[in-house]
Amino acid sequence: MSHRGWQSAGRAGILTAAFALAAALSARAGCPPEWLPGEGFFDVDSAVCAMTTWDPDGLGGQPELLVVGGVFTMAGDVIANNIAAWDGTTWQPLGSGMDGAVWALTVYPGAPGQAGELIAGGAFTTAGGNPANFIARWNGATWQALGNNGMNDFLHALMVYDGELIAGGWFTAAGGNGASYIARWNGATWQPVGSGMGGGYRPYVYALTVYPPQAGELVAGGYFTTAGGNPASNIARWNGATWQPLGSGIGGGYNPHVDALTVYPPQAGELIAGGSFTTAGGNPATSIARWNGATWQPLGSGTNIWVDAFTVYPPQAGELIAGGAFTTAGGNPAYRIARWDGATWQPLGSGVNDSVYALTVYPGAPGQAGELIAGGNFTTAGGQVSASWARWGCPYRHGDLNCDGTVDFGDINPFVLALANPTQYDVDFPDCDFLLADMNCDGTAWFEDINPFVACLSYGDCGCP
Ligand SMILES: [Ca+2]
Ligand SMILES: [Ca+2]
Ligand SMILES: [Ca+2]
Repeated sequence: MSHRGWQSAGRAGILTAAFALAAALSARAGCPPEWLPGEGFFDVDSAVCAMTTWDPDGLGGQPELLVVGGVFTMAGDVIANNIAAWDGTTWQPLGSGMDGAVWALTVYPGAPGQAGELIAGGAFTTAGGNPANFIARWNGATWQALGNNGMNDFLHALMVYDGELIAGGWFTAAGGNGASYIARWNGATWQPVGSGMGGGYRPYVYALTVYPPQAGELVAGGYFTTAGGNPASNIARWNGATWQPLGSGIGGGYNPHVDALTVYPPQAGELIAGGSFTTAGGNPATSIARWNGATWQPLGSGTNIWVDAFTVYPPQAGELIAGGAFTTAGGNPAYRIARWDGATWQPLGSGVNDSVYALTVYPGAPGQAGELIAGGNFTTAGGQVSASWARWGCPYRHGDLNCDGTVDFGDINPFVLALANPTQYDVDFPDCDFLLADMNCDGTAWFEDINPFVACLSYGDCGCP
């Protein structure tokens, strides 16, 4: 039978037969993620220390950008001083960048549907060539200082809490007013957060989160022994009026400190603290611990060296991802990055070859659950060259309609479903995308894609014309 003959005679039959099978489809596959190689001008020439996603035009048509900060001068083939943005394909600078390291990034929201401002903090004193002490904001065109020219020392943590921008670091003044290692910005002026932190040799705030996630308290971690004048060991919570400890806090080991905070599971989970420590609430917990609102617990046997970054991947219902300098997690090999499924630690492939400082999720190609992005001072990921940042996710494979990583007969039913009923396809394959059926790459999934799909199945010819 000729191609044309198959197409006209077989279309109805295939659709009918496959519909019956597609209706019976119950289990959905998910792709096995892997370290994705870079393409084109991909690498960053030195350490990435902070990342965030930022949409420069809100609901407008421009894509969300991955913004990276650190200690670098080039991103891909673009000159970018310590800060740069990736649009999924190419790098762009943000003005002339900073004269020192960028260690923290967040977005200060605008009106609903409007773009927020990108906020950067770190060890710089100019941004875009203008004076900006340790913190600056980018409106898409220019860098500006915040208030009376920022802080008097390094800044290492940023987040938005209760509509205000919260900054943590080594500073003791913000906007010219006293603020001990933590301060808040209401859009116009800097204010302290109670009497802040203190104690020990050169205290600092290194990480921030909100717990519980909805309408919770501000939680600050770092290196300190008091918060609001009361004893608090390296972690404390602010209820809007006073600082409180979290049990007996984080300790043990040499100069214990907290470097990273998050909540897992994201919507209703426990507070997770990572850093360099061996006890939490007085109980053994190595480099990572969880707080349920009353007591501290370990996460398995933790990691053998410090943890510096967290995210959740896939977003919302995924696993907890931890990054740092460790080489084991839960006692098993896991090189600088590992995932916790709620019960056990697992590696992410063969990991990366040096420290991870930042983790986030970027939307990535259509058909993906987004990509997990790791930043740090490594030069390889999964054994392949990937300097300072790396992507972990599902390769975009035309024809892989069940997103299990290969194109085979298991993709026939979902292919037909994608053509005939994309809405139901999205229900059955929520982490996938019906446009994986657009085999001829004309932007739509329709009958003209049947022959190329058969060619893909039969001969492995899955590229576009
Ligand atoms: Ca947009
Ligand atoms: Ca497949
Ligand atoms: Ca098509």
